[in-house]
Amino acid sequence: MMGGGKGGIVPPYEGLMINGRLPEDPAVFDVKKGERVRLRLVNPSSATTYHLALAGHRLTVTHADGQPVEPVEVDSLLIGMGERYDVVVEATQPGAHTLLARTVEGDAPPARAILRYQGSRQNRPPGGQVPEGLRGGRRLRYADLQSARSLPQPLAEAGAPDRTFDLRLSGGMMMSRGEWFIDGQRYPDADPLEIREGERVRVNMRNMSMMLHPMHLHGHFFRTGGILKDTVLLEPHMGRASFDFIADNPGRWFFHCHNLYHLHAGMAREVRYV
Ligand SMILES: [Cu+2]
Repeated sequence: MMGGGKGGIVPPYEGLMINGRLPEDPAVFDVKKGERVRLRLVNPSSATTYHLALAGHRLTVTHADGQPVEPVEVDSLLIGMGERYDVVVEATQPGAHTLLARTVEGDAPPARAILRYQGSRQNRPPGGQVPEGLRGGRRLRYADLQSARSLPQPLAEAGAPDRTFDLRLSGGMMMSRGEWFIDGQRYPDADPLEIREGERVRVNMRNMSMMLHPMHLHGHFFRTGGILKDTVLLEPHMGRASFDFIADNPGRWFFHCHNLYHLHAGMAREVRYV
């Protein structure tokens, strides 16, 4: 069975879940008016990037991939496979509200949970409630984020890299449905990205395909824009991303798309210290 119609084969799912619960029987998070509530968002899905918002509330982003950032208030955010965000919600709106996470690719019904205020007469949000933040407002962009700590030297400086990889991400086209490439190669028939200890390594990526790719590096945090992350989501249709990391953890490390069926179909490389 195929779905999505975005140039790739999207695996079919019975349903999308928050905390292991289907939308018909959602997780309920109880809060009290006046509390500040931290939602720790983790996307462990195999092949689903979510657009997420909470009805009646804004989200203050405080951490990206576990790294502290200057707080940014948004109405919604995208979270790719492997990404993590911590957000703080000010509980000032008694009642019951829908937390909704819509798939960006494919057409599975959204994942859903409920934020319920203690003592509220309203036990369930109105059926079919869609948070305002999924219809408009401010959606988090990486460019909005700045590290709350000074970045480790020498990543703090905008220094020139010792080594640069320019990588095109492609696949999922008519002739190659189900095949995914990094710079024309499919893992395991792919050259390792060879680096040396102590180097500042830059990776520039361009997405030639029609699907999202959350690209994840093992063993290192990298600098992208003003923050440290280990996973960066590339938008389809010529989306770009770049990151720098310091080669300070010798070994053989995996670098791959966190969409697990893209990974399985070749979208990976080894980063190898030589
Ligand atoms: Cu991918």
